[in-house]
Amino acid sequence: MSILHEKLLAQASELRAKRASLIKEHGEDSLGDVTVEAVLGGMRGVPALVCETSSVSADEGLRIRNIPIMELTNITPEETFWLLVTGDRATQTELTALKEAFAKYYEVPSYVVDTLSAMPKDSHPMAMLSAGILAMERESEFRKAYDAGTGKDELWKSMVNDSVRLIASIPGIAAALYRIRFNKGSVIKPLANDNDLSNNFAHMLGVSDDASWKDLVRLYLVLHSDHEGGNVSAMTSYVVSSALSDPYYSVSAALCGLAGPLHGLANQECLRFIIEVKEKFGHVPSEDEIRDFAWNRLKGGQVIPGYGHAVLRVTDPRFTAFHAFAQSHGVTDDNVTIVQRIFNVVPGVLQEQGKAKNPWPNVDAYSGSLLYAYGMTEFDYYTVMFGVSRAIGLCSQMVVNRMMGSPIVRPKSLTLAELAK
Ligand code: NMX
Ligand code: MLT
Repeated sequence: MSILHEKLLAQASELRAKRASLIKEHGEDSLGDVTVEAVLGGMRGVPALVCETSSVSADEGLRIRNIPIMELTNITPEETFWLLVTGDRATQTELTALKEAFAKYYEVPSYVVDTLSAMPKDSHPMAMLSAGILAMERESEFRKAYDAGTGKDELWKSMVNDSVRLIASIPGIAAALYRIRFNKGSVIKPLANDNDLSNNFAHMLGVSDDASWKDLVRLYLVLHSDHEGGNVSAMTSYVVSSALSDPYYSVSAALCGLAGPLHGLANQECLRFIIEVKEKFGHVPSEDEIRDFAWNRLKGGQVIPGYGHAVLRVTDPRFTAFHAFAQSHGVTDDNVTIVQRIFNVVPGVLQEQGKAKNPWPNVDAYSGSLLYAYGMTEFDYYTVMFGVSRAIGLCSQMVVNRMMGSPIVRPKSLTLAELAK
């Protein structure tokens, strides 16, 4: 049993007991009415899920285990995973053990590279990432444990093993597909003398050897890791995993949701917006030019990518964290200037239009301009970076839910006629 299993062992029975006692003592209590508007409006605001790993409030944004994300901008992805899944900051011994466990899986199995190489050259990078994870399903210890008759209360243990392997493998899959899809040359092997996850990811991408690029990859993986349980990707993995499908199935499915332009693909769309506005005017556009461009887009029925949010009603702290990175690392190119000008203009435009409940930027409004500045210019790859990070939170949520003994998800649907009645 690993040091992580030992740490989680006591928590599993506690979580199951808490769940059972809440059902026993408060099972009939109401959390509020479910309105017709909520049923027809994407279940917005309906408190229908439990998520222990993180929370998101309208006025502050993301907290991981109740710590504001702005206080976590210096940690590593390994520390993030430990905090998400256990609720505690990792000790040095725990971190060393986790890094050793991850390092065994940095090198991608050759059959995954073959799968990615066999995909048509115009496949979207997110389809490749999801397919790469799905190809690895044969490695699932969770499925093997289930097939061997392991009881439901014990399955979380093999889910921990799958999660460690999946989180450690996804950077290599993402890096391999970057190199294959964008003709960057051969797939790069992990570092021989460094078992740090984000250093290895930065290295295997082969974009830059710059220390600040490595720091950006680290920050990127921390900031996108989790955003409570109700977003499309987290909820997808929650639903799939509730059928006792293993983490490879659940994460692969979640990545398909992340690939939508209203969710994770917005980071790609933001860079496209920046490039389009620059090309249209032939120079770094002024705020007035951006305002006109934004209005034309809205009049054409398109959204402004990177703005608005289903929960947030302030600027996303993850946007602020990327802005702080740009300032402290002296990233001041044209795209970053345009991001700033969009920020000066678009909230006013959205307020004037009066539709979006939140006119402020989310994480996707900044992230792509930084990747671009360090030489990763293929913006249809950006959501893959998001996916590598989000796998950390998806797996953490799945492990905690399995420890808790969460049942299969099965809400009730109504026809419109039933609703009208
Ligand atoms: N640009 C234009 N219109 C918008 C925007 C925006 N950025 N945000 C919301 N609206 C519209 C929205 O389409 C809806 O219009 P309609 O009534 O015609 O359907 C109206 O405002 C009300 O929507 P809200 O209740 O404010 O937003 P909702 O909770 O439904 O959706 C998003 C949230 C994030 C999907 C929405 O704000 C959006 O489409 N933003 C742009 C895409 C984006 O940045 N997505 C990334 C989210 C973060 N992530 O990484 O996943
Ligand atoms: C996320 O990080 O998942 C996004 O901000 C979307 C959300 O929370 O709904």
